[in-house]
Amino acid sequence: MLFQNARIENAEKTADFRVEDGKFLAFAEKLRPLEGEETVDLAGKLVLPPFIESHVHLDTCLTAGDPVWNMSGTLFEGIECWAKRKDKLSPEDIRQRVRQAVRLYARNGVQFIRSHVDVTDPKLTAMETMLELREELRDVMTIQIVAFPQEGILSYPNGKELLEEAVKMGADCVGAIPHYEFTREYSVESLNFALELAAENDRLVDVHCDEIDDEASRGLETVAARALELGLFDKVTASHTTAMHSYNNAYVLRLMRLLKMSRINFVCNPLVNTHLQGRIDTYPRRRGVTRVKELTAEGLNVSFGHDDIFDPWYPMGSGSLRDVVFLGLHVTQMMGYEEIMNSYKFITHNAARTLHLGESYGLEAGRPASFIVLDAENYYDALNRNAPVLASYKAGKLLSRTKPAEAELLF
Ligand code: 17E
Ligand code: FE2
Repeated sequence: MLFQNARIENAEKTADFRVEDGKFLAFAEKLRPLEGEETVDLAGKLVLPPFIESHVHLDTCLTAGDPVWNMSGTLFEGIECWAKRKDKLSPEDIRQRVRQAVRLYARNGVQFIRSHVDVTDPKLTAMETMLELREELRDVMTIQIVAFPQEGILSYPNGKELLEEAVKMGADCVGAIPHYEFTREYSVESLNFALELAAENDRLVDVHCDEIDDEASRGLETVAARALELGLFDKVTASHTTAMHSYNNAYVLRLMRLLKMSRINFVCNPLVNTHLQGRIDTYPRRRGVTRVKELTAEGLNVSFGHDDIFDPWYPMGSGSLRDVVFLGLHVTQMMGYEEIMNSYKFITHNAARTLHLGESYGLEAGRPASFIVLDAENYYDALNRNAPVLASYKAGKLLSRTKPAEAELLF
C-alpha cells in the first residue's frame, strides 16, 4: 500500500511511503505505485508517529463523583474519594470503563499508554483485570502497566507484599509515592525498596514523585541516586515532581548535576497539576508544574501526560493529548516558535524514550507502520487550530478516522 504526499514531522517537502505486512518498507520523495497497488493521497497533510500517553490512571478513569466529588480539589481529598470508590471495584466495572477510555484515546491518535494501577488493595482486583485488558486490547492499544501503591508502600498494610505480588503477576513497571508515606524515613525506605525490586526483576520504574507543594519533599534526589547506583538510569522515570517548582534555586543547581548523571526521565502532567497544586496558597498562587524548560535545556528527557480522565483528581478529560500540550506550553512558558513547532515531541518521541519503545516506534523503514495523519501542514498549525486526527494506523491497520467539522458563516 502506497501513501503519497505526506508532510512527515513538519518537513517542508512532501514524501511518499510504502507499507507492507504491517511495516514501513520505504520512504522517498516520490515512489511509483506498483501494478495493482492501493494508493492513499495524503494531500500534504501532517504525518506523525502515533501519540503516546505516558502517564494516566486507567483504573480510576470515568469515576468522578462516584460516590463523592472532590470538593477541595487537592490530591489528598482525591485519594480519599478514590478509597471510597475502590470498595466497589469489580472486574466488569473496570473492563467497561477502561475500554471506553481506550476508545477516547484511540480517536485522538493515541496508540500507546502507560497506565498506573493502584495496588493498595488486598485483592489486587484492578491489577488482575488490567493485565487481562493489556492482552485483550493489544492490537489497538499498547498498554504498559505500573504497579502503583497509591496509599503508600510502608504506610499501607502489607504494602511491600502487594507491590511484590503485582510484579510477580506481570506489571511492567514498579511505582512508589514518597510524598504520601507517613515519614521522610519511610519515603526514603520505600524508594530503596521499589527501585531494588525493579532491578531484581528487570522492570522499569515510574514514581509519583514529590507531587506536593512542600519544598522539603525531596524524593527526587533519592530516586536519581538509586537509579545511578543500581545502574537503572533511563529505565527510571520521575512523574509529577511538582515540589521542584518550589525548591530554591541553589538546591536545584546542586540537584541538576545528579539528575544529569542519573539520566532519569520526567513526566509532567500540566492539566492535573495546575488544578491540584497551589490549593493551600493564598496569593501569589503557585502553578505547581515542574521545571520542564530547565530540565529540557539540560538535556533531560521530559514527556507530557494527561494523568486522569474524569476521576477523583480531575473532573474533565476527553483523551486528547493536544489539550495537554496546549496548556503545557503555556504554563511552562515554552511558547517560542521552535518550541511550539516541536512540542509534539512531548507526546511522541520523548514519551517513546520513557516507555522504552525502541524500534517498535518511529517513522523509519523496517519499523511497524504505526502513524497518524493530522488535518494541518505542521504541528504549530495543528496545535493552534486543534486539528483533528484524520486517521490513525497501527501496524498498517486503520484504527480510526475522523471527518473534519464544517462550519458555515452566514454573514
Ligand atoms: N494519584 C496520585 O497520587 N496522583 C495523581 N495525580 C493521580 C492519582 C491522578
Ligand atoms: Fe498520576
